[in-house]
Amino acid sequence: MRLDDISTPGRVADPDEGITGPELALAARNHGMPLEAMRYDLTPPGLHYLLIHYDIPYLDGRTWRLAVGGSVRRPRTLTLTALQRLPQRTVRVTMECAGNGRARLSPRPISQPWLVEAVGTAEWTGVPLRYVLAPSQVDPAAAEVVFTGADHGVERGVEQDYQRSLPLAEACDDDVLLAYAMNGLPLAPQHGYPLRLIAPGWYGMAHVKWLTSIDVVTEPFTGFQQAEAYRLRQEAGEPGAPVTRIVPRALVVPPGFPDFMSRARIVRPGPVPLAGRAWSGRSPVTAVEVSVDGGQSWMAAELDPPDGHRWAWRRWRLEWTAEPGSYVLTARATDAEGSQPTGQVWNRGGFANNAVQEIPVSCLAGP
Ligand SMILES: Nc1nc2c(c(=O)[nH]1)N[C@H]1C(S)=C(S)[C@@H](COP(=O)(O)O)O[C@H]1N2
Ligand SMILES: [Mo]
Repeated sequence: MRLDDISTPGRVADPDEGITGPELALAARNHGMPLEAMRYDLTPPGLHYLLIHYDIPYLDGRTWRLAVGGSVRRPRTLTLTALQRLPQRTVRVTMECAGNGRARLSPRPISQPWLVEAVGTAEWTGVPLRYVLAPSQVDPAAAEVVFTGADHGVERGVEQDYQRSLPLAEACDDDVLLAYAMNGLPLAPQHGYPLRLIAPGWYGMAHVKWLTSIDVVTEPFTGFQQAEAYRLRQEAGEPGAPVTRIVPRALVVPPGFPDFMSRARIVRPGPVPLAGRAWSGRSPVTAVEVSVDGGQSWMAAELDPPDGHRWAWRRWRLEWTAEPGSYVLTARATDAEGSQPTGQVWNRGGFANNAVQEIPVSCLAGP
């Protein structure tokens, strides 16, 4: 038997195919952030979304080591204590999975079936990567830095360690961290203990967890997660453009109260405070607009100042006076490059789908 006999190929769901068993299994392991948690600037413990391709590796910070090598003059091995003695920096980052919005696409690419909740905000503490690279003396011909995690699996028949690269110039940004703490505590196992990469502004797949080695390379990295998985494609065989930075998105804290099964929202007539968060990894969000008629007319929301946290979501608010009836609530964010689309922009992997959220709301008088 070969690995590709047991490893599931990528595919797109048939027109009326519901969520499959393997998608349910993935969704039960990799949970989203309940949208009401957008009320907090920092996502409370356990509510940050999770995405783990294979298994959470079992690592002991006392015996764990980080290898720094590849095209460097001085390859080195560092302990966690040695990394913690280097200059420390804390950055507040909104992280979002590139697959966020995938399950809303039609046809649905079969993979982790995110609706819109694959997001969270944390304060990450660690050492800027450049302080770890500099003493190793990077080859002047270096192009990228490859990050390898301790987790191992098989994906579409390709057995691999989870690996991703960043261009060297991006990797040397002061805000790119080798992080050992999340919200002031050692990383939890599911978030990458003992050390993970934080690449602010990039979709989640770039933030490699459970780091074991960092390798400087002189040619663009062609590993599976770089050249195969995270590409924007219409057809299976084409090379596709790489998935990189987070495109803008605004989400609404669900107003009123929900119906248990449908999660449809119910509000009372009168003033309904609407609020939510907006972010973009390309350039700062410049505006948020809200619609209660499914995007036919838009109202400008009030956007909180950036507060020095370039990489974190920003709160927006708008007071809506609701009258009895049915509504479709939506919000859209704009950055320097444009606004969220109303309809889907489809690709085979289901990446970067930032089509505006649609929340059915019923305004009903009290019992
Ligand atoms: N080693 C390793 N790093 C990884 C992953 C993984 O499966 N293995 N998943 C990536 C993806 S796709 C995302 S979206 C983020 C999720 O980070 P979180 O689980 O801490 O929210 O981790 C990234 N880093
Ligand atoms: Mo992801």
